[in-house]
Amino acid sequence: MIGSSVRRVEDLRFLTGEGRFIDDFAFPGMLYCALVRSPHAHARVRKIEFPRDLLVLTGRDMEKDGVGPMRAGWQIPGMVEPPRWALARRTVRHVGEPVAAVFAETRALAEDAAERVEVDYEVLPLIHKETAFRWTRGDAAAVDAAFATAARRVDLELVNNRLCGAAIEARGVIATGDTLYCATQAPHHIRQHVCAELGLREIDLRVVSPDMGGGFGYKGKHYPEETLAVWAARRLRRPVKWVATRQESFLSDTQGRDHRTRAALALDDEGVFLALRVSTQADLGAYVSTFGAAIAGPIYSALLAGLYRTPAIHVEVTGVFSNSVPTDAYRGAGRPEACYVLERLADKAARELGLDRAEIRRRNLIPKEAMPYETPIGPTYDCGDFPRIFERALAVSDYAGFETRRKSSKKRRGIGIACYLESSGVAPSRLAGMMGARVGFYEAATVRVAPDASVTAYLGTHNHGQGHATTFAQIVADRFGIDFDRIRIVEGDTAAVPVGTGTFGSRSLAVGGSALHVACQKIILKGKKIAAHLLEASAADIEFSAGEFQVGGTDRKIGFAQIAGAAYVPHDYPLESLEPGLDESAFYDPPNFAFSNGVHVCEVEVDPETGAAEVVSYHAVDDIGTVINPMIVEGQVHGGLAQGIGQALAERTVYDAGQLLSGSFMDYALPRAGDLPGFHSETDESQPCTHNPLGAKGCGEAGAIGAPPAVMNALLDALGVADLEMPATPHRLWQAIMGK
Ligand code: MCN
Repeated sequence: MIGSSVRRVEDLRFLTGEGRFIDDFAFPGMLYCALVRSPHAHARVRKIEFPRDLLVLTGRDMEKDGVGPMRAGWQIPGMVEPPRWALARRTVRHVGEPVAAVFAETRALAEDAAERVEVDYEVLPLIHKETAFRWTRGDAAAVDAAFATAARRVDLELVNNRLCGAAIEARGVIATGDTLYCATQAPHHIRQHVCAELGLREIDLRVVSPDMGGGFGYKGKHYPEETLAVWAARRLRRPVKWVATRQESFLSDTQGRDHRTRAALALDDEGVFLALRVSTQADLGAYVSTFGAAIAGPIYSALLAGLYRTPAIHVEVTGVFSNSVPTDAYRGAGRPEACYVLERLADKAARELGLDRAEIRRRNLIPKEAMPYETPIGPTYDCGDFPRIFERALAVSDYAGFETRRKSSKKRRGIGIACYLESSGVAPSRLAGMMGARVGFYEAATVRVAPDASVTAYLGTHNHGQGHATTFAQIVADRFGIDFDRIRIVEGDTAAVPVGTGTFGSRSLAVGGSALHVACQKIILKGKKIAAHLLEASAADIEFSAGEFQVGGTDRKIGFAQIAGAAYVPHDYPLESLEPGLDESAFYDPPNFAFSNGVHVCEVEVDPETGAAEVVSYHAVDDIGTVINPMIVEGQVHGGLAQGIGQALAERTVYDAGQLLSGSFMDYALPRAGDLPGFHSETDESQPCTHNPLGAKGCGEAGAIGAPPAVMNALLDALGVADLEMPATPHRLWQAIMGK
């Protein structure tokens, strides 16, 4: 089962219209909610007026009910956290901020009614890059000393473009008095936030996150509509439903990236990296969102060693406010930003030193023998054979044969390499706590074997496209040696899974899967005790494999199904020493991140007449440790690559004086299937993660991390220019060709 490409069990339901998404839910007496959102980037709310026949609630009503502020899930020391309310109270800080909620019998009536609400605003000057926090890591003095004596120095300034999530299904919520149905990646975190703001106990609120059409990080965060819906449902004593329109999604979903970075690399004459200095301004938007500060500070900065042996690194991140939607996790979350800095620098250094771009990387890769490797910036990598992955990527992409392909191309052809590192399996709770987290990052799993030996596993993670129903069932089938179709996976309901953390940071397998593994081991341990009784042997002598409990060295054995039966019909059972039932839970808190890594090689062609770029080939070699399901992993890598290529070539959120210019898919360009090549994706399993029981590292974000620099380095090579900004649209490329 482990390592086999089992077809996804969830797909039949989705492909035959049997999925249940938020908008498929309805309750008797349900009211629809439409939100009046601020048209201003920064303003004081002076007065809200509406006709008496409308049912409208405002921030003032929430204030009267004592509803508390929305707090970030991460507090960097000294961080400024402007109060944020589910409905604005006195001021609004970004276009799209909810100001009033209007309720009616249908969605259309609610939307029409919202048009009749008059808000008197006093427009305020825009916030200009006010500092929220400063975060530094590394040894500044060591970096200064290395720069003072280094033979060579390379400087780079770049922008990491702001992106939005754009899942197929928009965000939505339905609240009854005691249940919040919510399209979220992290139902337990949402319960915690909503209860804290409304003064409820966690036992008072159930959060259900049903089938979900994509999340990409931004649906794992806490949003105003969640608190608002529960509060309104309790106050109005009617279920309340709100589902975002696509335009509302652009105006209110958290966005990603938005870094401005200056970086300098000190090298010797041979191209060996001596020191790295990075200074980044990260735009947090109008408020500090749930993990907004963590991604911009600790998560991004921790990865600036990448796959390289740079002895001294110093990074300074300034998180700043602006009048825009808050930024937070978006596939990759901090890791693509770090990788982009390093890989653009490596290419620039090669060019300036007259070295081949593969050669400069080869000279700096951390060798396998150096593992475990303690970086000068914090993390310790437990394992990895970076040179092996690197050479494999060059081989499968025929890097050596590129110049021939370039010569025979009628367009401008270029090749780009990106080496990436990912801190997947987020995160050791202790480490996260030291860096300001307000929550733990364990995962919880319960395994319930039914009397007929069918199995249900309950996890705190959430499946919204990653194939958990399949891969987690593979783990259980493998552990118990039972048929795959006797297993069901349950996620996304706090009534079924009382505690949990959620799906983000490519953590579900490495952390949730490990909790599942431990729970399965507990079942096997108990099964051994039951078997020992039935076989009249000592539990220590019982061995379990391929679904059978056997007395070691004999042919006396008993099957998993009989053990399950005996556990629930305990007629012949050691009741004096063992409880009946076969039902175990486990919590797993990882001791370290799982450091996925890989090398990607991309080839592009640019039409010199139009500036249109085409990705003609893309080779990805990824080390994600032990692979549970190769087909699902390949799909995950493809999806990430599509998003990374989208960032490099097309996507950009644009604000002008606080107004969102990219507020629809006519302005915000997503890549389409025709823009993507057939990907070559392979994994290398020679370096299983050393500290989790599955040996697994995450794969959900890999593609989105490696692709932007691989594509941009290929474009820079194709055009022979020193600088180019993402997204490299035809217009920008054409300007670069024309030397403008
Ligand atoms: N897997 C495996 N072997 C490995 C690693 C993973 O078989 N060594 C499998 C896992 O069992 C799981 C899938 O691959 O079925 C992804 O696992 P993992 O890397 O643990 O990532 P998560 O399940 O935690 O998913 C989160 C990750 C993130 S952070 C974003 S953002 C993202 C992504 O996954 N958003 C997605 N992939 C997405 N895919 C879809 N379709 N939709 C999204 O919103």
